[in-house]
Amino acid sequence: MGNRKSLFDQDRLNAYQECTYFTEKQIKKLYKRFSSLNSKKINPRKANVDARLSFSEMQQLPELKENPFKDRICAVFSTNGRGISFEDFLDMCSVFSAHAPWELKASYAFRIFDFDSDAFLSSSDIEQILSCITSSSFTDEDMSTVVEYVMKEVDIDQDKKLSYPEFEHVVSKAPDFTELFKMTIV
Ligand SMILES: [Ca+2]
Ligand SMILES: [Ca+2]
Repeated sequence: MGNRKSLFDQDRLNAYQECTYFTEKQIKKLYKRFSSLNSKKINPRKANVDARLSFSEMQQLPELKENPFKDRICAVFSTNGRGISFEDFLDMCSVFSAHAPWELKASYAFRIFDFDSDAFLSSSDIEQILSCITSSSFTDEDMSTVVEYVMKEVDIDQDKKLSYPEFEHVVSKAPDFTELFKMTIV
């Protein structure tokens, strides 16, 4: 009696705890939240780590819904480029948790902002970042002025694109920056 099967086996739970900033209890809660987004696909009572939610199902999560970078966030954390598995979700929540150090958040922010994934932030990436956060009230001319200004301020070696060290240097001086990459789910 009382031999109810646990959601995850202990080895897996231990591995998850090692790779994230979460406790066993929080990991189970996160699984519940994840399965609640589509319980037909993700069985709430039996851990299913292979099934994936589509990006639009994932974005129903209220904590993600309002984030202007939700599409890029899903793209960066999806390990197959098409959907979000529970382990992808766990990584996402861990990076966005209050316990993650800012260097980790910064390295993911760089990937999220790097729209064309070429490992640099170019003028076109910066333009897309600005249109995500400014509800696109800029005229094209305003936009290029702002992009030019931003670039001039932060492109230390003047090669017209931001490398990761240049980006890290900027965000280290912007304490509010991590607010964009915070999400408290458990
Ligand atoms: Ca880029
Ligand atoms: Ca540069």
